[in-house]
Amino acid sequence: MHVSIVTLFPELFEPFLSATVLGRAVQSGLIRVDCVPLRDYGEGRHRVVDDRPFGGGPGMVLLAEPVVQAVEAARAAHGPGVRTILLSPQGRRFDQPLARELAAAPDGFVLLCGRYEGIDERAIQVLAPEEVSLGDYVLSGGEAAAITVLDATARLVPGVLGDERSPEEDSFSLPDGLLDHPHYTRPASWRGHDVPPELLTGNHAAIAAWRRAQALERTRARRPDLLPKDEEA
Ligand code: 4GT
Repeated sequence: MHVSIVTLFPELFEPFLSATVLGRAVQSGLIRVDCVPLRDYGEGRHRVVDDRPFGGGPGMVLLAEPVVQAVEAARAAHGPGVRTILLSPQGRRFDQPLARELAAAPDGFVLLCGRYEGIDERAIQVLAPEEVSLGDYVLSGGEAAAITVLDATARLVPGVLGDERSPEEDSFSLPDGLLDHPHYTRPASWRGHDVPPELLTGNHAAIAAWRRAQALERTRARRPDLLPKDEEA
């Protein structure tokens, strides 16, 4: 998986890319992450990347030219099928199916992070990116959203997680997209709370049946909208 991130704050990604699972995946070459500093494409000696909004109002707007140049430079390091994604509260909701799609995108993807009040609309028209939103809330920049997309996609790349089974058993990844079942570890009895006895039997079929029932019960209680049609009501 090859991801390029266009951002005013490339240093925000560095600790995330050097630590944990993602860091190891980058080191081992399973994923490639290029940060493209928007500042490098700024105007003049001061590398200006923003200006005040026409029509007035608070805050600043990212200039079209540096944004388009930075994204074009980012795209040039990918194949012709590269997908360009603008993180924006106005986009398609990010979910596990989209994470799977992006993780498997043959020419990778570019993540464009906005800042301030946003990006000059003409840059968005010219780049024609796919817009993707994490949910109905406002962030101060697209970077936190980009890190989320990066994490959710990278862990689906074969070999990134140690255990190949685990990504397919998480919430939204069970065959039918249910919430995950509860998990327990030692001790079997803790502060008067016991681990469900089904998990201590060593009977793999009984354990799988218990987990499946728990996943269904949780999904019914917390996210009935996710229930498969034949499990409704
Ligand atoms: C929310 C989301 C996002 C923002 C989201 C332009 C300047 C947008 C700041 C940016 N807020 N980005 N991707 N819900 N804010 O995904």
